[in-house]
Amino acid sequence: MAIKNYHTVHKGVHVGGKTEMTMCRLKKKREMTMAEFKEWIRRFDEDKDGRISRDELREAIRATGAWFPSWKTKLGVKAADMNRDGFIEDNEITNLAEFAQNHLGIHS
Ligand SMILES: [Ca+2]
Ligand SMILES: [Ca+2]
Repeated sequence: MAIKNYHTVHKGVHVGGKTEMTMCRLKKKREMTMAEFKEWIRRFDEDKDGRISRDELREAIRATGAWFPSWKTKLGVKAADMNRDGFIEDNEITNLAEFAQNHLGIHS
């Protein structure tokens, strides 16, 4: 019998009872809500200070592969970091998500 390819499925994690896929295996058109984006980006908050540093964002991007080119990282941080402290705070994640939506085709 045929064995199904689970290479995307096993990357899925359960969040609030529903399966949320990680971005890294999604090669086709992505559909990610704002809430999912926030949830996802927070996983890369390594020092758990509630803010996403440029390094943490870079790690997030590295994890996803090609969907978020590195030059857009810089642009994204610049666009989202309203108070110019170099970190993406909770309220600024919305800006980052909006940036991602406008520039990267992520749908809310
Ligand atoms: Ca952090
Ligand atoms: Ca900031």
